[in-house]
Amino acid sequence: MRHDWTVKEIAAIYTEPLPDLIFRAQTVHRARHRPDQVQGCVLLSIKTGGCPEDCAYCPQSAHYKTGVNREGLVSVEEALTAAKNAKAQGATRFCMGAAWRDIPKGEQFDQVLAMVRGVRALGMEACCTLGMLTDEQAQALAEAGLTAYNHNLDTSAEFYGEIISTRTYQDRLTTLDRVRRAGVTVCCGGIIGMGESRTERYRLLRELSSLNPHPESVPVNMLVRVEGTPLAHAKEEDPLELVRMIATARILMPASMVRLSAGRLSLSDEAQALCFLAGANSIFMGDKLLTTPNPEANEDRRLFEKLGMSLSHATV
Ligand code: SAM
Ligand code: DTB
Ligand code: SF4
Repeated sequence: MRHDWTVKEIAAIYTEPLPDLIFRAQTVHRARHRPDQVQGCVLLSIKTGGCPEDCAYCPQSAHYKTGVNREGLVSVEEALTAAKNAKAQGATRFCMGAAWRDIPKGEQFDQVLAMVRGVRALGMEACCTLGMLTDEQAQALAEAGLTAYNHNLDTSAEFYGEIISTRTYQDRLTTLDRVRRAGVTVCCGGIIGMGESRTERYRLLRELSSLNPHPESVPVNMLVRVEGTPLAHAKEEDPLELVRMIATARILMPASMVRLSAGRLSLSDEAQALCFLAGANSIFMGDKLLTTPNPEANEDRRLFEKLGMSLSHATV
């Protein structure tokens, strides 16, 4: 396991002829993962919209008019009903996202802890993405049994300022460190298609692969362009760039779960197949991500059948 990949090395991998890149990624992938199985995860937005941050990609930022309705924290019961449905669909991981800058103290946090305990009691992995947190909150989440905390670096440190002005890259790294020290696994990745150059992507990959240990989970998102956000009219990303990004992440971080995350709705079956060949071994299932649409369950069943692939079984 290497944590010292250089931008030059990463660039050389990312730009290899596609057949060589895929072969290399497959070789790394097969040494540690089943090539015919992907983990199904389901997302639930437990607190929606009105976020004080100004992330240029995000439909939930209060800075933009996107038509996302603000909703307060859902009840524990509502969250657990969604988790049970997710389990029945074959998901083994349930991810709860809140449009918070940081986790509020008090009753709302206690409610989230109850959700985490409830999801774990169903025998599923529980993941939360709730913004910044304190050491005490990280510890409480760990004690509730939280499997993973999602907190993305999103892009390179250099490009970050073009996308978000209300917090720093260092804030992100500090949160990741708190999660790690509390003993919760780290889910950390990024987004392509925000107008960044390939070099910015190499730098993001260097940042992710320099974390020691590597994030156990690396979501690779393709920007979902939402009307009202500053990136609504960003240039459409070439799916082959997503394939290269996934393959490179797989090669740099061999043991991690690489998650083909937002953006699947704009990918053909063939493009998704290439993502799996490149080493992606997880998807979000269900017709909604947090606020934007995602392929329907029967679409994914049809895809897996065509590809001769299946969902992996519970590991917890
Ligand atoms: N507020 C918390 C935070 O920012 O860490 C958690 C929720 S936030 C919505 C989780 C992640 O979703 C972001 O870090 C970003 O990577 C991803 N995301 C948000 N909007 C997106 C979009 N339009 N397209 C792709 N990914 C998006
Ligand atoms: C991640 O990297 N992607 C997921 C999950 N982590 C929380 C979220 C994608 C959100 C896409 C925009 C939306 O649906 O609001
Ligand atoms: Fe808020 Fe997270 Fe969206 Fe940024 S990405 S605006 S922090 S919900």
